[in-house]
Amino acid sequence: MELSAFDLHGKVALITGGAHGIGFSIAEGMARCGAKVCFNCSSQSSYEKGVAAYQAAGIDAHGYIADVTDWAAVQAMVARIKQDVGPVDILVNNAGIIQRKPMLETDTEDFRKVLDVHIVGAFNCSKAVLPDMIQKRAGKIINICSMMSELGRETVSGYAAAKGGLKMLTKNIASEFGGYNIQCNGMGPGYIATPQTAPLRERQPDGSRSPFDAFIISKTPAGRWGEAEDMVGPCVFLASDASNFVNGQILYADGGILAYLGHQPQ
Ligand code: NAP
Ligand code: GCO
Repeated sequence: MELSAFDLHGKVALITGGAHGIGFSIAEGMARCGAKVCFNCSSQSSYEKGVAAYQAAGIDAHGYIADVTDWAAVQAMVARIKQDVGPVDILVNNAGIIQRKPMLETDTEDFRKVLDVHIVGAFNCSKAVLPDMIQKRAGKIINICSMMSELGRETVSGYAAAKGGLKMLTKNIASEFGGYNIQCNGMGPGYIATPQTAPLRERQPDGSRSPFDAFIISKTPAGRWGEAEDMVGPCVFLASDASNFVNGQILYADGGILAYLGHQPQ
């Protein structure tokens, strides 16, 4: 194998929710490896911030506003990308939301909304790009999963249901389209320092870590929160020819959390 197996030149990558956070870092990393990057977001203000962030990073990215839960909007976005830069070769289903509330206080509609963004959103975007991938007999779909694809915890019933479902959608897409040389894999971040997890990392009035923050550090063999940048290598691998025989897997980039039982009592 050559180093060029990781090269993404000539590929068009669409990263949903790519204006900031983990999606932005993945897109930036793919651009550095040669891909033409398109990012999606849900609002004009996010679009503007995204455009400025890519410009500041020296990346010529194309931005598109579309709600991933809206099939017509997703279809229109993918058609525009095809016109602007060409058919999508790499899709990263990264758009996501979280609501942290005890299950008994969670409204059915709020629960449904979380499932909608993670599962219906990934279904819509995948369905929209698959016909061109089938025609090319090549394509990569990466679904951004989570620790909650494997584990539960108090207050994230909708999110855990959604990320568990996304893991199975990953395996189903791999099964249904593997014969066309399309690989669909998941990348599961551990606990990553982004705005999504900022409430979990808020400092105590005396400046010390909150109990949850300290719990995550102690549960992570690496002994730290992950950075969005830590997510790039695994995604570039899954987007590149280096992973052409890897299909339906979830690659966890979690600093070791899922391997670890936890600190032994002293
Ligand atoms: P983030 O900063 O909140 O980013 C989420 C992105 O999703 C935003 O860019 C948002 O777009 C977009 N989005 C939400 N709903 C959308 C919709 N209906 N249509 C289009 N875009 C939509 O969060 P993050 O921490 O970077 O997380 C990115 C992904 O990684 C999520 O799937 C999350 O569940 C997953 N993840 C995060 C962690 C972590 O520790 N941070 C761990 C595991 C997995 P706007 O910019 O328009 O709001
Ligand atoms: C939580 C966190 C998680 C992370 C992540 C873990 O409330 O427990 O937000 O859900 O965001 O998905 O991998």
